[in-house]
Amino acid sequence: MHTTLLYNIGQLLTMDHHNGQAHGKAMQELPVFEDYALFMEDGKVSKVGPSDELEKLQADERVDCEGKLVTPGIVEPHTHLVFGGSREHEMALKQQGVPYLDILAQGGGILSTVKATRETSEEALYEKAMFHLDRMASYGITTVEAKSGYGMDEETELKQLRVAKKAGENHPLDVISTFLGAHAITKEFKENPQALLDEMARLFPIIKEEGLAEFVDIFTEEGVFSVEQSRDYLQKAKEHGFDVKLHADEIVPLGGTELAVELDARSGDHLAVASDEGIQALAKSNTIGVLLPGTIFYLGKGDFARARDMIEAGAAIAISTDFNPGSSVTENIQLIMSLAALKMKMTPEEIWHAVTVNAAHAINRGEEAGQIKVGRNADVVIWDAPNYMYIPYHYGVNHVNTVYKRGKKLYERGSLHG
Ligand code: IZC
Ligand code: ZN
Repeated sequence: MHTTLLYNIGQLLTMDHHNGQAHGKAMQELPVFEDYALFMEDGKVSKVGPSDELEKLQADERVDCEGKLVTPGIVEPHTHLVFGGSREHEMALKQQGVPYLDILAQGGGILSTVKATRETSEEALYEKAMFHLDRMASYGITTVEAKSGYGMDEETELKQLRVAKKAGENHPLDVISTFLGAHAITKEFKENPQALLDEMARLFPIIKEEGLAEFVDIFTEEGVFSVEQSRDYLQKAKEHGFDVKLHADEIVPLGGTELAVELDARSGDHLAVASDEGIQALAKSNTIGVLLPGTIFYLGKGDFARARDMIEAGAAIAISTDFNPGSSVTENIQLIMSLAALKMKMTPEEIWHAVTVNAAHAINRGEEAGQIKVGRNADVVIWDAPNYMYIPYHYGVNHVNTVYKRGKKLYERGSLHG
């Protein structure tokens, strides 16, 4: 039996003050426990209480947190983790003002990553995914969603999903898989995109049977898949027992937010150009809005999602990096927390809900991740920060001191040698 005591915690966020996902005003209520301690036993949280009480306990490892902030491990609900190649050669095009969807229409963008992913071996994709998971862990992420979507053929989509599964089995981080076979229209299907959707839908039973994904996602966007095509495809996915997600209202407002609600999707992601009606519908629903401000920042176009309107209307909001090789090339969730504060005017209290409980619910892990609670996995981060407001405030750097995954030390800030 291995035990670890974290004591002398300056501020502890447990995030366990409500059951279920936090909607609207509930995202603003954030109990903070000062001078607290946390006891981890065999990978689980076993005691949480005032430091002067728990300090007396014997433990294999005793960690003086020196007044630092301690929070649950961060949950990352939207990444394109597994891909071949990279797209730095497209940066100049973006600087010249060529729109993201034009680069895609010319066979670049997602399609260039499709080509690279098809050409990369399963082993090489696995090594690359493990590298990115390590980096995510170093930023305080302990659970991560991973999408396929750079194959759009049976062989490559299944290859990506197998890589994500193996990475989740071998890496300490938990990986939750999403099938995004409907991510772009490859040149084989240019004349008949419906045939691509049919081909991808044919994989539903295979993916289900092999336990390769829990969610099905689609890119509902101008020049990609329409609202009608998305509805039909995701309804089929639901019939096969998948929960669904949508890349909705990212660039052109098509009504993807409304569709996410209509389908009772687990999440509608992006929502940057969601309509007033879409926001009202989202607020009344159980669908979580996963906002991805990194893409607006990185593409340098468009407005940031209207997080304030969404929260004030009563929606449950999560945030994420959207880590991918084209529109948001970063694993740094802390930078995204700063963008949420600076560009979407979310408060620090809302932001912590958005990266813990609500992010966990967006990937159906609300009962396992995103909270520090007796009996749960001890996924815990010690931050080099005096309080929770400090993380979005001091931007662009890594504030992590130590990450514990299931009670084991996974990452510790290195020391400079010199
Ligand atoms: O590779 O560009 N928006 N899909 C939809 C992406 C961005 C990922 C990419
Ligand atoms: Zn995405």
